[in-house]
Amino acid sequence: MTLLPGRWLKAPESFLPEAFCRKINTAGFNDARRNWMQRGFKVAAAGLAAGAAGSALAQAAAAGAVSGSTVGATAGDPHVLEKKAWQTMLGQPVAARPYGVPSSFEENLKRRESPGLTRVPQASVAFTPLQGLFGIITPNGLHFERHHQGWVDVDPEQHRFMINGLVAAPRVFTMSDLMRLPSVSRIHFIECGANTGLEWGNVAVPTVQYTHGMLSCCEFTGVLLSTLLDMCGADLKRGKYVLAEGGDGSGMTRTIDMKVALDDVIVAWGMNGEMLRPENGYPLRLVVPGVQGVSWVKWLRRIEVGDQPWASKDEAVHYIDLMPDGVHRQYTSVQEVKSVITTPSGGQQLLDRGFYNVSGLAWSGRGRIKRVDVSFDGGNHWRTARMEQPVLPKALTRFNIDWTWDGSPAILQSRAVDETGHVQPAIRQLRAVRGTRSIYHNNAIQSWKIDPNGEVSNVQVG
Ligand SMILES: Nc1nc2c(c(=O)[nH]1)N[C@H]1C(S)=C(S)[C@@H](COP(=O)(O)O)O[C@H]1N2
Ligand SMILES: [Mo]
Repeated sequence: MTLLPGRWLKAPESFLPEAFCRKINTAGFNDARRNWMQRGFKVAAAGLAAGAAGSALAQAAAAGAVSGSTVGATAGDPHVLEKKAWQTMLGQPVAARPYGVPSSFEENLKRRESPGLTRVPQASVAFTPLQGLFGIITPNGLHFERHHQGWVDVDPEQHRFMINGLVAAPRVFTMSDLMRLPSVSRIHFIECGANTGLEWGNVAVPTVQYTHGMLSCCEFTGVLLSTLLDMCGADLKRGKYVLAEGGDGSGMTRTIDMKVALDDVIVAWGMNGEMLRPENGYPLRLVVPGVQGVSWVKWLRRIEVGDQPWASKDEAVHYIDLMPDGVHRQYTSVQEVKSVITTPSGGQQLLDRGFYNVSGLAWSGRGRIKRVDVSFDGGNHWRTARMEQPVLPKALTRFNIDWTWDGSPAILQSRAVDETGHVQPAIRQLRAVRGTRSIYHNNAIQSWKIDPNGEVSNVQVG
């Protein structure tokens, strides 16, 4: 096993290691939460005595680290003994917040832009803070954002959605027309094709928010595109493709194969139980399960049925894969099997040796996740992680695995396998086929190095 030293982007507006580490250590994982982690998991060194029986968790508990702890709360702890201000006062009135917001102690959990990645703030990306989320659902306010020309707040009363092209009866729908049709609600991930893109060039992006944060997973509600195509009498003999067009100023248009369009594509207005947020396409967006984010056209205004791919600017100039021999691959749309450990991850620090619940996410654009293996020694040995329910097709799957850190250097990796048998590749396997000049579709195994002082950083293991 060789360690490839990660290098930082040199441009002044790009990632600055100290600044980022400091910022992320406080911002990505705030001090209150770190203390809470410390109290929860700190293990008395004595508890690590060799030969202790039972699981890692049982051993940690026997050492007094998990229950009946003498570590977090010590005798005379004022937080136990003293009455708190909030126990002695009248709380806030019920209607103080007609629309709820997170606790003031959680203000560091937020979307972040990557300095230097994009030239103008409108054509930019804000990444989801994966390091601070639990389970598989992304809260609406933390869904990643990727706009080619900024977001718009479209008046739903004025919004119109057209289906035309090779159809018997072209139609224009209002939002009211759409919302009285039979609807479905399904949980799916969305991942930008450029997610993890900087790693192609061996750029050690500091945190999981920036390496993998163009990834979110929500319950979407809407009408199946197949229902609408049926209503309009789509010509399925000649109509092999559909074109989806967005209503913002970016002229976003994407070709989608008719097989995909008729399968599970949703014309959606709902996201996690409420209307879409403006940033995510309010009032209407396309949900194209398993396919890269760019095809999930926002502020959706038109679907055209046609007999050939359109080769629009967003599929002829952008979102193409440059192969080592100079060939550009077009229409590489499926997001292949991938996973990442989110806790612990880059920019965090393990505060003491002892028991940790190592947690992460796995997903595949081809269906369900079948298995996730985790290595703690850079890929020499693997253990199978627990997959939490639900395990849904084309959705994030949460995995967890017990780990007792003995204080020595470690390299954590996760490797997912999907139900079609696809296995997540090592970065060197991917580079052997795809070279290093790609931007899109990097689904390589992610490695996090743990230093003896507990600091976690991004490394590439070749
Ligand atoms: N109309 C329109 N649709 C769009 C875009 C856009 O800029 N305009 N960006 C695309 C890209 S590249 C991605 S990755 C996803 C991002 O969706 P999100 O902002 O809801 O995360 O939307 C896609 N749909
Ligand atoms: Mo994207």
